[in-house]
Amino acid sequence: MRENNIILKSVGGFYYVKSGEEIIECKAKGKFRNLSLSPVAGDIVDIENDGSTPVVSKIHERKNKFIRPPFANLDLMILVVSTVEPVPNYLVIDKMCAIARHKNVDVAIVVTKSDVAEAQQVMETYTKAGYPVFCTGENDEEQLAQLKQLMDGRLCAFSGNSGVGKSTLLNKLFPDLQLETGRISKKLGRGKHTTRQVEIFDMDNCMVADTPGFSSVELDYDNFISKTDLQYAFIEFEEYIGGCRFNDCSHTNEIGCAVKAALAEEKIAHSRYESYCALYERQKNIKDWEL
Ligand SMILES: Nc1nc2c(ncn2[C@@H]2O[C@H](COP(=O)(O)OP(=O)(O)O)[C@@H](O)[C@H]2O)c(=O)[nH]1
Ligand SMILES: [Mg+2]
Ligand SMILES: [Zn+2]
Repeated sequence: MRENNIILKSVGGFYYVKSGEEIIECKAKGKFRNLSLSPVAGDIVDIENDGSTPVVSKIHERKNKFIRPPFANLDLMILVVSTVEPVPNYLVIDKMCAIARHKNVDVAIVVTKSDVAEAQQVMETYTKAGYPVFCTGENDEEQLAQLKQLMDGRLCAFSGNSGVGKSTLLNKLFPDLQLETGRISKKLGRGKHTTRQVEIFDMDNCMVADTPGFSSVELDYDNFISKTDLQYAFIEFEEYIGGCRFNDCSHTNEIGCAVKAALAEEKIAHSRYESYCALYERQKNIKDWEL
């Protein structure tokens, strides 16, 4: 279990910090106020208790940081994909995998609704890429136990389009949650441009971040990956990159490309390669001054 103080959420200038078994309501020290350094959910912090209100006095170095939604120190991103309703959007999944890699976050894939349609193709695609893949539907107790083991002691976030079965999966993992399923969550009383806050739930030794809007994170702006870094964000490309004829091979149209050779030998899944090319094409056209 974590021994550090971790910010679970921030509301109206207060930070709720888990310290051992306690939750401490804190303010932030004045020095943070004008800096982009202000504390976010997931931050590991020091607390000072010099007056009536405890204050966050120091933010420990972050493993990573997301700006929209704002949180830090994510260990594991669990990408939830359903076989049907909706069918997998490979480009979105691969984009999230790339962002995770770039931000030093591990990825696990959970394929839901295997009781309704064949899950094999999507499972094979990501197993081949090297990700841990789990499958849920009927008789999935063993798979859920293994997933929970992977989550143990880490800060995790779930991502996936509406309807893929995130709430259903969370209820299966943590029955006490009793989340509502089968409904599209309404943005009650929220302005269109209000950023919802992240809240971290502490459950059975796992920290699970509720990260609104985390299913449609973009590669530009907050999560920019340059066209030359993109190849490293596709984890299964790595062993081939050095084998290309040209040092600066983009793996799109060059001769002597080891990545394309691996693709031809089916060592790399076609959908993964297509996502890489589509994202490369996009990143190529983003100029520095646009960022
Ligand atoms: N048959 C089947 N239906 C599922 C499964 N997982 C989720 N569902 C259904 O899919 C719908 C959307 O699930 P929900 O958990 O609300 O998705 P969310 O929007 O990602 O939170 C609900 O009607 C669920 O009952 C599954 O593994 N098998
Ligand atoms: Mg839901
Ligand atoms: Zn190449």
